[in-house]
Amino acid sequence: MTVAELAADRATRRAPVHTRALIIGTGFSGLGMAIALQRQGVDFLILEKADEVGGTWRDNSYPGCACDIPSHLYSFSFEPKPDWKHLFSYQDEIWDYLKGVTDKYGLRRYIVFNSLVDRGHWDDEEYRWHVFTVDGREYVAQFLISGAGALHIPSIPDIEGRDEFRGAAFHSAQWDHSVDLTGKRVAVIGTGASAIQIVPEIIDRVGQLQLYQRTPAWVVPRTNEELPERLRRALTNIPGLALALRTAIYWGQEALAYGMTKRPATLKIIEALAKWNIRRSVKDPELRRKLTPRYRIGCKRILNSSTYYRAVADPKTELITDRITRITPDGIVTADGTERRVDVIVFATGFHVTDSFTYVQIKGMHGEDLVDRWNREGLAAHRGITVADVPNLFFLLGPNTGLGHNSVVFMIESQIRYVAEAIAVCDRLGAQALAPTREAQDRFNAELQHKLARSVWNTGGCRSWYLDEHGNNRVLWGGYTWQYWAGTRSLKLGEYQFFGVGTGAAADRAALAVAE
Ligand code: N01
Repeated sequence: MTVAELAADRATRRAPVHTRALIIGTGFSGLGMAIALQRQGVDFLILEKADEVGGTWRDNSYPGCACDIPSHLYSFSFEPKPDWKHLFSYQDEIWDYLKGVTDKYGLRRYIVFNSLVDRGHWDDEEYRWHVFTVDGREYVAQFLISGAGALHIPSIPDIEGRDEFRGAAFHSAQWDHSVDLTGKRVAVIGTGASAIQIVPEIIDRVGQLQLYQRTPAWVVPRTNEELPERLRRALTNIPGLALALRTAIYWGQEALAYGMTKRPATLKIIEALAKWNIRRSVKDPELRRKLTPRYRIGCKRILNSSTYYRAVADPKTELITDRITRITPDGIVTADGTERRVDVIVFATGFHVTDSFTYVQIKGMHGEDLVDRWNREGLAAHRGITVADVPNLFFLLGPNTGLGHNSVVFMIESQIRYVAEAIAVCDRLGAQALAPTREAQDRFNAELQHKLARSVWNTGGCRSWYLDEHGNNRVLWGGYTWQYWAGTRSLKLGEYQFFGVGTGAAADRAALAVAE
């Protein structure tokens, strides 16, 4: 029996399972964290809601699903894969990569599959987290690390009549592969990152495509031919070449941060490229007008495709910009009263992001409900990772650590290092727990929000899911990623409170370390 099987067995018998660190999720975050803890000799278990690893790269299997950041960068620095087939890898190859990493590091034995976390509370006396899955199993751990991310709870708009629709209807992240789209009238709702990959992929197959657009996206050209065999061999065999490519991609992406965070007006150059992308594929001036955004590029994620506009201009496609008012058993009704009959509806309508934290109940010190606090004060964490008065809880890709311009795997690796160090610091100081001080957390977030105030996300004239209901950006990092790396390179003891250090030498050591 593996560690995970033993744990599952024990939990099923309603006996709490004890471990030192409990990780939630097996995407890039959870797997990377597990590898770091393995290296550090910290016992851990991973709770995974599904029956396989992979996170977003397992869930999103829609046609054309690919990463819009080059894979030579969008992969673990410690597990390079020089022979990626494409620059912008498709979902199956990234998913295979994650499964390969899981097996290489023998992580499956620590993963309890089909375990959706429902709630967790911190016990002030025991200095332990008690975490419960929806099926009632209990896990007890000193450290709780969420690698759940914020893009995993599909958002399906609550349109009147949605449940009465007689045809197939599904979300882009829950693609129903049993539905054959050949010759069908297909409606795609939404024109974000997922939709612009789906539309060109299905256009040849469908009989008719209705594309419901609420806000047009900026889409820059990109080709993604298979990389030549010779280049892939060179990247594999020539020492340093793959690393040089990774570094070049990193700095190329990083350059975008200047415009996005400091001088949004400079992004106009990229707007020109995106407008050219529309012009070269769309001849109809009215259609061009509908497709051209009226906000600064970068305000929403900059998308890349050289085939999207061609598919929109295809005679089989109708771009519909009237608001959807109702779904009937056979079709979709828009505000102008038109009902269009449809066989299949694809909701490419994104995810619950700024409210994703409300799906798990977390109670910190003295039973304080973190969801209530965040609902009251807004989503915030110290360096996007730890939370004041909530000891030993760590978020990977937590508040304000998503990116609009570079690889999130880079952010995840910075965070993993930080969490591993936090655990090592507790051990070194003989402390049971740590949490950032309110002061440190508030200072960090005040500076961050100050920076974000002039970013393209706050000033670009769009309404995006980066902003909460008060218009505060709670999702993205507001600077260069190397600045985040520098800020998380080592845990600053003065920013933390330690708990359970006891008395005598250990307590003195902790007090001294913090004071220093
Ligand atoms: O979701 P989105 P996504 N009626 O939220 C529209 C990552 N990702 O799944 O813009 C009508 O971007 C909504 O309209 P509007 C990436 O981080 C990465 O496409 O809100 N329309 C929008 O057009 C990305 O940002 C890759 O006005 C409605 C669309 O649905 C994130 O996932 C690939 C509506 C939702 O777009 C999410 O992308 C794919 C309604 N009621 C995704 N509600 C990579 O390549 C929403 N919409 C790495």
